[in-house]
Amino acid sequence: MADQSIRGYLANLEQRGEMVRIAKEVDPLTNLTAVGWKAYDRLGKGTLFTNVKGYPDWQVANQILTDRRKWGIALGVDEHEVVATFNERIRKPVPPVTVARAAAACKEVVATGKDADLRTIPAVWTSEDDPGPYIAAGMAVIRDPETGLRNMSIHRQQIIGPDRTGYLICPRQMLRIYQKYQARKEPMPVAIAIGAHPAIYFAAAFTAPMGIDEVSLAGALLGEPVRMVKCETVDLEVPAEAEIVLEGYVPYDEAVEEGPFGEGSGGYAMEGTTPVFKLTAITRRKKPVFYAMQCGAPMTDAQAIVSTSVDMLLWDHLKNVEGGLDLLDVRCLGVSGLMTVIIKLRPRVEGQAKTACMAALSGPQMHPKIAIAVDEDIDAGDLRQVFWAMTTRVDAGKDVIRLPNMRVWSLDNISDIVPGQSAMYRLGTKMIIDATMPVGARARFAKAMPRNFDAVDLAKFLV
Ligand SMILES: Cc1cc2nc3c(=O)[nH]c(=O)nc-3n(C[C@H](O)[C@H](O)[C@H](O)COP(=O)(O)O)c2cc1C
Ligand SMILES: [Mn+2]
Repeated sequence: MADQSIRGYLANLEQRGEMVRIAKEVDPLTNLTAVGWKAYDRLGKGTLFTNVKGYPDWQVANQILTDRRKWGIALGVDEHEVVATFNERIRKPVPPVTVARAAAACKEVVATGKDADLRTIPAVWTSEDDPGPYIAAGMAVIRDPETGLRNMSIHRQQIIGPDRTGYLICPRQMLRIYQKYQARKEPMPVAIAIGAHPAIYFAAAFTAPMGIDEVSLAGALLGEPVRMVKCETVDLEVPAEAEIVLEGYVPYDEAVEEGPFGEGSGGYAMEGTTPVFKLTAITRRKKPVFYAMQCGAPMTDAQAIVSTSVDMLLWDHLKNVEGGLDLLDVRCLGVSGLMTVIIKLRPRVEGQAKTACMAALSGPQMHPKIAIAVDEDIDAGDLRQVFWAMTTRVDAGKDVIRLPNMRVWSLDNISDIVPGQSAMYRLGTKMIIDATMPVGARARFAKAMPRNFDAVDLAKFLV
C-alpha cells in the first residue's frame, strides 16, 4: 500500500536533500512566503515551517513541487522520465475505493457549525498586493447534478470571513457543472482537500476529457486506488489521507469582490467578482501540515504544477501533427509565467517546425502564446542554448510569425479583454519563433563545438 499523504512525500524530499526545515518562527501573514520563496530561489529546496506564529499544532509546507527533480521523487522515477511516466501511467485509470471513517486520517478532528472556522487554518498572505490571506492548494471534489460524474480541480480561495471565501471558477469543467446547478437554482456541494500526495494534485490540476474522473487518474499515477472517505455534511468523498478538508457549498446566486492575486503568470490576476464558498465543516489531522502553495513571481509551485501538465498534454497533442512528428522534447516554461513553450524536434521538411509551433499554440490548454522550435542539438532545458538558436537560426522576417486576434490565457494582462466580457476572456497576438536551421543547409548553422567534444571526458582530466 503506497503512502497517499503529503507528509510521506515531504519525508522523501527531506531524505533526498530537497527540503529544509525552518524552526525559527514565521508569520503566515507577513514573512512565511518570502522565506519559502527565497529558500527555493537560493538553495533549490522546498521548505517545511515547523514554528508558525499563532498555530502551535500546525506545520506549513511551501515550494515543494517546484521542479522536475521533486516530481521525480514523488513518482519514484528519474527527473527526465517524469513527463513520459505521467503519460504512460495516466492511460489506465484506477477507480478509487471507499474506506471507513475510522481509517481516515483526515477525520482526527471534526468541526461543524460555529466550530468550523477558517481562521483556525494558517492561510498565507502570499504576494505583496494580494488583499489578504488565501488558500491556494484546495482540491475541490464536486458532482455533475445530471450525470453524477465526479470532477476534481484546484481553485484559489480568498478568506473573506470565518466561514466564507471568494471562489474563482474559470471557464473549464467545474464552471460547466456549476452552471448546471445555477440553472436548477441549487447550491453546488463542494468538498475541498488540502494537502495530499503530489499525484493527486497533478490529477486535480489536469484537464481530463469531460466525464473522466480525475480521482481515478490519480489512482493511475499512484499505481493503486485512491482511498476516499465520506464527508460529514455533504454527499461527497475526499482523499482519506488529506491533511485538511473543507466541506461546504457554492450558492448559485452569490458573488463577492475578489483579488487581485499574484498568479501563475508571475503577475497579478486583476480584482473582480467571484462566486462564494460557504463552509459547513472542517475535518483534519490532529497536527496537520498546511500546504501553502506558492503562486506569483516565478519560480513557484503553481508554475511547476501547471507546466508539467501542459508538457504532458502537448506531448500527446504534438505527436500526431502531420501524421507524426519526430518530437524530442516539450517545455512549457514556468519561468515565463507559463506562456512560452519550447518544442525540440527533428524537422523532416521545411515548414514542419512552424506547423508544430502552430499546433502548440492551439493545444488542450490556453497558457502558451509564444512557441519556439529548436533543433536536436539544442538543450531545450538550457535557456542559454535556446537564446543562441533564437538569434543565430532566426531571420525575423521569415521565422517570426505573429498570429493576431487569437484567444489567449486569461492571465495574460498585456492582451485585450474581449469587449463585454470579463477578464477571463482575452484576445492577443500569439507568436511562432522557428529557431530551427533551414532543412538542407545545416552545415552553415552548426554549433562550433570544441574539437572532439563528445569523445572527451572532463573527469579524466580533473584527477
Ligand atoms: C495552483 C493552481 C491554482 C489554480 N487556481 C485556479 C482557480 O483559482 N480557478 C480555476 O478555475 N482554476 C484554477 N486552476 C486551474 C484548474 O485547477 C485546472 O485547470 C483544472 O484542471 C480544472 O479542472 P476542470 O477542467 O476539471 O474544471 C489552478 C491550478 C493550479 C495548479
Ligand atoms: Mn475535470
